[in-house]
Amino acid sequence: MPQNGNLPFTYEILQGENIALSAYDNHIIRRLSSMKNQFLDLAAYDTILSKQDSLLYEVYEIRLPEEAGVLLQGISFIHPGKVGDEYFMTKGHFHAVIETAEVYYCLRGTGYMVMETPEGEWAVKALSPHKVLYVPPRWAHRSVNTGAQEDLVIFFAYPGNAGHDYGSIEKQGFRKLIVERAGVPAIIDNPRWLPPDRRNNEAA
Ligand code: PAN
Ligand code: ZN
Repeated sequence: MPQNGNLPFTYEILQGENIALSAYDNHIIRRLSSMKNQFLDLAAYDTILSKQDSLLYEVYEIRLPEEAGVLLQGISFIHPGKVGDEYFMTKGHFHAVIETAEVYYCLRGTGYMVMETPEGEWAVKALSPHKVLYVPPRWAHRSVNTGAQEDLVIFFAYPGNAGHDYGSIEKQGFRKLIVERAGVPAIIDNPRWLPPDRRNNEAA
């Protein structure tokens, strides 16, 4: 039964072969078709999509009121795979209430959190089991699975009023991309990314 956020509750993150929440309310599934123009290699994207609409990631959420003071929680599973040389990743977003932060805890797998501010400052942090990541207010965030076989599994908690702003990332992408180079992950510049002061000019 969904919680109203006003009473204490507990649940478990079951740690068997398949990590799972003992209870959840929402299961979100994101497929390749929802990531148009996000991967650098557009031809590779089209080729994969013409064969199958691959499952990129899944999110299990505990439903709570989307209000300030409440903490929304859940776990994300980013599946392994690549589009061209670029590893499977989440869409990524700013919080609509941009001054809200988020905490992640990596349960399984390997990957990165790619982050940036509206001004173009960027950061990339490695994720591996037991690592806690603090995403500060104002930083957009995207998780990337660099594992060859394993899911990247991460627990998250963020303020109920945060909301999600996907629009700016859909237009620009992130400043940095995570790709495979000589068999290992590398951080490269996104050639489509423009600094904030050039965005309006180019669009006009
Ligand atoms: C996470 C993300 C989740 C999926 O719960 O929503 O990992 O990523 P996208 O929302 O970018 O598709 C979170 O950051 N919430 O704020
Ligand atoms: Zn978030």
